[in-house]
Amino acid sequence: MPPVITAFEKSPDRGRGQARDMRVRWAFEEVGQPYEVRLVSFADMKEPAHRALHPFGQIPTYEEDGLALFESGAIVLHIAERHDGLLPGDAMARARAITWMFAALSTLEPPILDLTYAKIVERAEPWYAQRLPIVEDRIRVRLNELSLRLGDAEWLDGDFSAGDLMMVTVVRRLNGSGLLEDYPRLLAYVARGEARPAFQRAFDDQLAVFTAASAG
Ligand code: GTB
Repeated sequence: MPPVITAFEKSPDRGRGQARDMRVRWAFEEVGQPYEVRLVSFADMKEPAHRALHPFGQIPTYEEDGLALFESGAIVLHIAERHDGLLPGDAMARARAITWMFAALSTLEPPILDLTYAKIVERAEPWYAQRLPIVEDRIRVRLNELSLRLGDAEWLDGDFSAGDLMMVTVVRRLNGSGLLEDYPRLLAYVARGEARPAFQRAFDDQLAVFTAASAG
């Protein structure tokens, strides 16, 4: 039986590949591992059956042979460790690639999430216009640092790795925000990730879910 992941029955991002099943789908596609997707509604996610898999009532989850995982970072790392293609064989290079995964999730993603929440939840607050530039500036600090480190390299540390996969999925959350345009190297980095055939397959699959849900 192939691994089974969960994803939104109807993603609020309208199939733009911003929900966190996208990074898991992409990892599967990079390593050539077939997988199945169980679609869940917002209500399903809060039911005890789903919470048994995911204590926070979210997607994605991962199930295979009695193993149940949650947290997209843990799932991608599990896939990367079980298959060739996403982590270097050399132990030190492998540790550095995993470091980039953590950097994406714990240094880049939090300020980017702050911006998402500000725009969705705080827009009507009287202090929104004052807070927005503060939140955006925190992101710019990290984008600038990331861009400096990347320099003219194609990927963050040698060949494409799970570190790049995670970083691209995090940074591309800023697509359409106008923030990335000040960092041409990061724009090109995200575009390189999105141009990978494995990304395209994953993207098309999640878009097909949204398209079918919208038609139904
Ligand atoms: N840290 C966890 C992980 O990395 O797996 C976070 C999981 C998470 O936030 N899951 C979200 C979820 O299940 C979906 S991805 N939310 C439902 C809930 O909490 O009730 C987050 C997401 C949702 C929508 C968009 N979008 O519309 O652009 C982007 C990202």
